[in-house]
Amino acid sequence: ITEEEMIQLETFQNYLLQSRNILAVVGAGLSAASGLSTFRGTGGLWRNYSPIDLATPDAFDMDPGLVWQFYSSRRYQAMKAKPNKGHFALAELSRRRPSTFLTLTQNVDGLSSRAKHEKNTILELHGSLFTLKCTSFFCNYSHEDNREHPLTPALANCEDEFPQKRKQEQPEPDDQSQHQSKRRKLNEPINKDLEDAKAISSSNVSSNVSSPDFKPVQTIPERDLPHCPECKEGLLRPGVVWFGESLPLKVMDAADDFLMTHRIDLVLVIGTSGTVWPAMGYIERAQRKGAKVAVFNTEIDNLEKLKKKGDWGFLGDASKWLPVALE
Ligand code: BJW
Repeated sequence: ITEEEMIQLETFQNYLLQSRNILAVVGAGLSAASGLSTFRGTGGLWRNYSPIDLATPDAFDMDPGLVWQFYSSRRYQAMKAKPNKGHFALAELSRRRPSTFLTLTQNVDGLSSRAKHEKNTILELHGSLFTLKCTSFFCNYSHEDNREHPLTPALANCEDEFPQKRKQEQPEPDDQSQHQSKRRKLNEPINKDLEDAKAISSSNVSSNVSSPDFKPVQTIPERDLPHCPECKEGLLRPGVVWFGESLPLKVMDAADDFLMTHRIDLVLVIGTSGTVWPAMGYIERAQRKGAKVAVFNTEIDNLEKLKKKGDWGFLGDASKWLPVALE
């Protein structure tokens, strides 16, 4: 820790102690030290695959087998992972402040809960990998903590980190034709979900996101995918929130309630690129009402600007900074 960081740490800890109400907005970077990939940037899950192909309702309609392989691999990785010191530090803070603290996590890996985060002080904005929901219009089946693996024998191979590239079949970098025809197919029909997802591809995801590397691991027919145990007909889907889908209403109501009834003094912004809405709106809302912000991230573009405003930026691994800063 540098001298400047020591000074930051001291002013932050003083402010933390005085803060009446605290909000934490958490992203994939918190679980990076547990070995789980983030979404965007180098090493992110979307470096080779477009969110259009994996994280929209249309992607699931078009190729549920591909989407299930992605989520089956994510479920397996998350089950294998262990909460890190960052999850534990945040969980401890939540237990010290059962009614004056709220974590809004965008993560679907369940690691904060496994670190014993106080149950009433965490909201999973984007759902959970371990919730299964029936996709049939006529069925309301939903199961909350399913940790079976594989869910069907056809998904037994989804244990490595997704995506797996099949080397021999990869087109040459200058072979645009295959790439373009794949994109054309995926772009039809264009609707709001795809438009939303494309907005991310162009604005926030590195340029190779719709890359020619796109390859399904294997083609799995629908009959071999997980089906609803209740209606027996509908396909099951992971209970995560895809682009273009509404966040769970209960969760949004609870978040709104906390923001409306608590005057928030401090927002901890942990391991998130800050690109996805409405999650980011909660930070802005708290800031507009006077909350200060402390960012914990390996990349902070506006570090100097933050400090000038009297906010804090702790540059580096959140699993290292949080135990020190929140002690
Ligand atoms: C470290 C680290 C270490 C690395 N330590 N740090 C307003 C304006 C513009 C657009 C919209 C808007 N409102 C809605 C939209 C559209 C869209 C959206 O946000 N688009 C923008 C991106 C352009 N939003 C939606 O579609 C949402 N739905 C919606 O608004 O519905 C409206 C509606 C109402 C009524 C009816 C119908 C609709 C839904 C958004 C759902 C997002 N879902 C995903 C996938 C979940 C499933 C899955 O897991 O596969 O959630 S997208 C993906 O991004 C995932 C994440 O939770 C989310 C955020 O990513 P996160 O966590 O920030 O990760 P990264 O990878 O981006 O960043 C990691 C960070 O960690 C980096 O900064 C690193 O530097 C850092 N890091 N290692 C600390 N060790």
